[in-house]
Amino acid sequence: MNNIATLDQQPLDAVIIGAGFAGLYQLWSLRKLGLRVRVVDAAAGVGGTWYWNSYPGARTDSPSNVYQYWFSDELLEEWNWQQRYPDQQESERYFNYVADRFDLRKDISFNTRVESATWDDSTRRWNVKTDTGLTLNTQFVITAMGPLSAPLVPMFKGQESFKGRLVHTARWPREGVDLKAKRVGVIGTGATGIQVVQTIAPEVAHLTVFQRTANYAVPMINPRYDDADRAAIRAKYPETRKAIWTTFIGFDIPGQTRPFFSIPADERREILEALWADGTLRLWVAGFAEVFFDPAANHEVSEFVREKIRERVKDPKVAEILTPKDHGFGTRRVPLENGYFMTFNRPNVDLVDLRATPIECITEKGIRTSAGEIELDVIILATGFDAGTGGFLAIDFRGRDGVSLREEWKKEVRTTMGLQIHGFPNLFTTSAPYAPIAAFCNAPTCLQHQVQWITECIDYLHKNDRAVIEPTAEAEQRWLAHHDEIANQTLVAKTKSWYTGSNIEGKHFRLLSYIGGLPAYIEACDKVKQKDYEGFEVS
Ligand code: N01
Repeated sequence: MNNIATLDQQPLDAVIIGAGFAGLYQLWSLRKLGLRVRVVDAAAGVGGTWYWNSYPGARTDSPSNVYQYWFSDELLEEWNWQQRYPDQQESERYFNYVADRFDLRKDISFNTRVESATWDDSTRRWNVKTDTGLTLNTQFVITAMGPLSAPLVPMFKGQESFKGRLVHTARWPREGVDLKAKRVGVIGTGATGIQVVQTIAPEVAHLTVFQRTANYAVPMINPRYDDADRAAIRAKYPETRKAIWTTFIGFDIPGQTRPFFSIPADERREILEALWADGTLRLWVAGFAEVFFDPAANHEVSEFVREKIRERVKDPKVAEILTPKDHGFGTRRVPLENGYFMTFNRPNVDLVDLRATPIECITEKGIRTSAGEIELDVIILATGFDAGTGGFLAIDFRGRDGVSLREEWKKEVRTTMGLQIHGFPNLFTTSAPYAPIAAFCNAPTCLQHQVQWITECIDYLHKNDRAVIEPTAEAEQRWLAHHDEIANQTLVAKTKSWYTGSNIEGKHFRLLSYIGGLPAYIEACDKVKQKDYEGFEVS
């Protein structure tokens, strides 16, 4: 239990918002510096994404050997991954183990949502207010809300009139939802929708999948591990630990080194087949870099994957609806799938093509499209998130001179390397826009890098008897220009998706994640640090 009376008004060194991957590691790291830290999280437990997203079929698309913390050899030795791709329950167990193992809970206020954080120019400290009445005064605020924490819930006309059960995947009730023998509708076919659909189809009476944009997906092979597997994986940890920082996207697998069109067509096909058969995201994250910027290379790989989709769906009309044609492979997030396309061969599954028959509204009984009403007992919204910015906009951040982050970001979303924001001194931001996180980096790798950078920065301030750090407007502009220059060479930045903010009405169309690769990002961050925080005002 948090004792509000004792916490209230006690000066802290740092408040961390979020007790997921970044938040827990940030707490551990700042404690090592001897700082007084409090983590605040709206959830009742640790895990962030892996607390909230307990929908059926939720699991990582990153293999467990690179989806973990590297700060403790003991932890690496003790924790036994059960499978290559841990499901939500296993991931959540991992975070609970970490929280207990390092005695983190005593510094976490659960069931507490941060409502505002206000910088006080006179004291050069932040005042943080929460919905429980807990208020905190702190030198630093560190956001660790994750890039995908603000779900898109109220979306459809008439949604509140539905008499059945309506749930968003990212707010899945902890006690579960009984889907047995029910008529279920799933709206959305992103990484989440795909996992839900392939998982619940055998259990429900009837499943209707409402698809607006067809999605590519690559088959997952998810072996369960025994002790011998774990020993072999552990033996490679020293190598893995080094490799993750050197690959474009923070996995331990390097990409193809030969230029796509320097390879004869037959051999290219063989390579694509091998990447496909790997049962991982290798085809996307460690395939050919040209997929991201060369339309001809992208076309060939897209055709290859389209062929694979068509092969697995019996009804050619359904296969055509499921085959993406309006964007190239890899320009939106590519999910792994486990029988997703074959699910549409089942007699109890229907696909509704929302491009042909859009949703008009949700009714008392179900969903009405332009082709008529479909009666349902349960509607599952797998409709995604306000990515990158949503978590920030949910909090009223006020920086120097009372400036509002919400207002500033209405004009333009700006950050410096996704780590700080001009006008908001001593606010550090993990998983903010314009870092590689979410889209082009295995999140745990990048988050751990950001936490380390922030920790070293705070340590630097203390050691140099400085209290405040803030990026200059010029440095922020330079980073944005650099971000845009790289982004605009890619096909990704021209494609509609949450990567570019196009899933939110009125959001600026701009690639949210840095796409220069993790090594380039780390180099840029290191350079700033080595030059005594060049581009930042330190006082
Ligand atoms: O969300 P999404 P997500 N009417 O935005 C549709 C991570 N993740 O939750 O494409 C009808 O990708 C929307 O249609 P369209 C991962 O990074 C990781 O699936 O906009 N449809 C789309 O089909 C992922 O990328 C893991 O046309 C509407 C879907 O809803 C990110 O989370 C697992 C609509 C939303 O797809 C987000 O994935 C799951 C409307 N009004 C998620 N609005 C793993 O690691 C939206 N849609 C395994």
